[in-house]
Amino acid sequence: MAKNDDVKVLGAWPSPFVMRARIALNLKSIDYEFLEETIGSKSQLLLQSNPVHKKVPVLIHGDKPICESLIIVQYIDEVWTSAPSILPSDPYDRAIQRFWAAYVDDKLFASMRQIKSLEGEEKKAMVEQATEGIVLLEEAFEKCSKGKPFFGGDRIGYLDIAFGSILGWLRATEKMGEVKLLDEAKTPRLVKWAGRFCADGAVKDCMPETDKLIELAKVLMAKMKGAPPKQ
Ligand SMILES: N[C@@H](CCC(=O)N[C@@H](CS)C(=O)NCC(=O)O)C(=O)O
Repeated sequence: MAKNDDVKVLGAWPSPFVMRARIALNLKSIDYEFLEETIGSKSQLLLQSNPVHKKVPVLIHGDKPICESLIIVQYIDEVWTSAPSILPSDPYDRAIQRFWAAYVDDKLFASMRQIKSLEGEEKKAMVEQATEGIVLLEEAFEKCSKGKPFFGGDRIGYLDIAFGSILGWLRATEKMGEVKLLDEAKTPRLVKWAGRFCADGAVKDCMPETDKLIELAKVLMAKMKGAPPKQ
């Protein structure tokens, strides 16, 4: 591990957003302390460090908190420059990867996370929406990777982290909803890319097991059903 000053990640094991910070630190070989938040409550340190959104991840570098997963990945890339860069060096390539990373959060993840609580026609429509979104990413993969194994080329880069971090929940959604989102017929390149991403040394120890995510999802869904309606 590289020598560095004090680095902490406030996080939670099931969070795809937290994974992004952890993968970026792993890629840069930066040692860090992982401070696990308890699901359903927020520590004083989290409230102090991210008073605006009160969400994980927060990267604490020395005494400076940095919030929002994609901003954290960019910060890590800019601070620890001795390891290969996470974002592409070309400004246009960087812009394209940022565009698709925002798409993953705003469109794809947003529709995917609804699937497990829907049924019938609503579920079918949402699965179609998510699948179409993934097909667009298959096309983006072809352009960004230029025939190499990752969106970032020979190694994991910014868009690999942004999209790859939701693979745990994607698999949990597929299994719970008995649906196929990453499909060999429609998105063959991404199916192979997902295998490579999850097997990478920077990823495999922080990618949650599908069955553990399903267990958690069931508990959270049961809690939501029993919860009194929001005022
Ligand atoms: N846009 C944020 C999203 C972070 C986020 O939604 N974190 C969730 C965990 S997956 C959280 O802290 N939720 C607690 C809450 O909403 O109160 C990012 O990219 O960091």
